[in-house]
Amino acid sequence: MLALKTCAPLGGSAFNKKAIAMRSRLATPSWGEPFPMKTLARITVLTVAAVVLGLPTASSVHAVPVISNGGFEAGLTSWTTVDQLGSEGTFFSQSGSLSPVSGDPVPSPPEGTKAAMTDAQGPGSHVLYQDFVATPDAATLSFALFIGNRASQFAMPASLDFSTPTLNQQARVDILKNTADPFSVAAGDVLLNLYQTKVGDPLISGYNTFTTDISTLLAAHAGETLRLRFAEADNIFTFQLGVDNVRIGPIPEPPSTLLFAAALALLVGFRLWTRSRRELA
Ligand SMILES: [Ca+2]
Repeated sequence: MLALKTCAPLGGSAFNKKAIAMRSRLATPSWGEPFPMKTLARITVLTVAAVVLGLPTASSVHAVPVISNGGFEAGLTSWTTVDQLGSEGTFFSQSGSLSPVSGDPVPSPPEGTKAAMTDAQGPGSHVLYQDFVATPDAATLSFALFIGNRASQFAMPASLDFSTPTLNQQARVDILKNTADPFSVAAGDVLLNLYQTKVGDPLISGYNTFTTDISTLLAAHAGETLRLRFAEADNIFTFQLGVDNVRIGPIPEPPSTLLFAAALALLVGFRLWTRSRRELA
């Protein structure tokens, strides 16, 4: 430590008194050369100011698309339900720990007291959707799903049509063009698949949350109205699809401005430090 090495015992010669006086002007950091107190204060003030100035930009967020009543606490308000012609059942507002029609045991809604859930006493295909306007922002879309497949298997033809001999026992979540048929799974209509049941999945699950970064999709379709669709088809046996806590949330911007401010403060501090060394020399 230079500051300690240059210090002589108290009460020494004029040279020692000068060294003591010099020491009183110096702070002694735990590394390297000492900083004069005045310079340290300047660096501290500049750093704090730069960081404070950088924070509003670093933590700023933009208005992302809004999903209304994403927790279904207002029932199915703001959502549209469509059932394929001839279907039994539909999407219901559900609360408690029993399914709306069959009375099968189901997990309670994970958010608030209500969820949306399909149930039926016969086969059918059911859609629940909400349109939103895409904005060019960094965002994630998340939702909680309950799968209650009371059959012994999943079956995933590339169709949501239950009224065919082909076995169909599946659920999926997509973002569609808002001009598409509500039951379409055509590649030209499905902009992004967010979830789909798979062979081998647990037949009955608790609520699981799925989160997808939709920033690229939003940027590519900024200004367009898109459709978030939850769909379930069953022609083997009862299938409950529970949905809750649907939301689009912002992704914080990288703190580039904060890093720039900190770098600027360090640069200014370094210049002040080198100037002070020249003055002391
Ligand atoms: Ca809820």
